[in-house]
Amino acid sequence: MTDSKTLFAKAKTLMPGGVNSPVRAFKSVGMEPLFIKSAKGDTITDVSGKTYIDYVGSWGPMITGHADERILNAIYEAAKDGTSFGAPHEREIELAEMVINAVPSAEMVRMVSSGTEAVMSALRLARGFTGRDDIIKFEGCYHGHTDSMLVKAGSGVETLGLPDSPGVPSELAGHTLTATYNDLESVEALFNARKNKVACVILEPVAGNMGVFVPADGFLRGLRQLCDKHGALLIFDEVITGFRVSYGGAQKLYGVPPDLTTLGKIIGGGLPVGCYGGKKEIMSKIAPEGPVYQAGTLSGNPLAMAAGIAALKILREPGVYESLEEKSKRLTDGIKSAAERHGVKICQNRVGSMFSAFFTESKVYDYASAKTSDVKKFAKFFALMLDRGIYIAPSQFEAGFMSLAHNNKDIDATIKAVDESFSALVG
Ligand code: HOZ
Repeated sequence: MTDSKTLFAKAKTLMPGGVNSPVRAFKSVGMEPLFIKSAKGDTITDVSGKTYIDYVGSWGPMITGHADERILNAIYEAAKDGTSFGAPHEREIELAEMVINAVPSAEMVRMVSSGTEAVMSALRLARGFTGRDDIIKFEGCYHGHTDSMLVKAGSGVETLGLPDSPGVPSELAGHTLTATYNDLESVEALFNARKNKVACVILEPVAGNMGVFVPADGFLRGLRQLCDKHGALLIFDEVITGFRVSYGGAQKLYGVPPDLTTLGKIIGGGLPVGCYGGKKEIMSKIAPEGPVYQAGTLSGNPLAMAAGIAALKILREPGVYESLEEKSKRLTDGIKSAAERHGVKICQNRVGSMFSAFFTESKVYDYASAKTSDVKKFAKFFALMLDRGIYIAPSQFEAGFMSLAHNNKDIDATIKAVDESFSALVG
């Protein structure tokens, strides 16, 4: 039998850092990654046969749990009809309709293959529609690895301490302006400094790539008003929050409609899908209806559409979000009690089934407050949890996710592991 160490040694000779995406390399926690053999329900099993309760959930998509039979069957049935056509087919219409019916501001959508692609396309559309070049983003928000977004980004960029990536032309980066999350004045100041130049404001309506932080009362509505005042589009990047914090995403939860929305992760049911959508007036500028170009051979892939449709059918069943809320609260309440028992200072943020615990005494509501976290303590905690069979994201600056497959027994086992880990941390 092989093991993760052997596979990682080989992988490093074949792929940069031995991985196909940076954070999963476990570098920031000073460890080597687990190689996964299989995943089922709320667990994943590594190549050595050790099973873990999983709160990464493939970084968000696996809200129904791993290898859900209903999704597997949908993929299998679709595959029998062919795995890719590069031509229109009926399942694209079905998923598009489900998304449009669920997401309040989406009147029309375009399917792509990843969240990064969705964001890249939405930004091009915003620039094409407004005839302006500047973009306002927020420090610590991560929107995938498209050039314009690799400025003061969260997720792996922050985890690895690479605030601005080489390879992004400075002329392009110069069009990305960064504001402070939950600080409307910082946004207004940028609008005033670049009068009639800002095409759009893009943000994660609940930040999930710097750990989780929550929009303060009035923040999203204030952004809506500022965008309207200055003729810019408001883009919600709901790649994580879409179908996660409610069936209609964060815009439904907070009652603030953006002009454009990007989606990914959950709408692919675990297969690679991205999507962007918004008002017809804006979306009709996309080729072939309009002049803004965007295309993709695997866009609307039949297997991915089938998986997405199956996932959304599960999520629209009654009681789903209530159950996710209940289980997530049980977990975070348990973590809170354990922290109090052992005198470990943490700040927990949670919206529905996305959550994080920062090792800090401060409240965390933006990039600077998230950065007060003790990342060394987090790394120790991560190793202690892994040892106890609990798989959480290998970075202080990522979110945890609850799925429908988690049960109270596993949640209580997780709380016990947290309790023991906190005890070891302070002991
Ligand atoms: N950057 C993503 C998490 N926010 C994915 C990380 C990975 O798959 O390694």
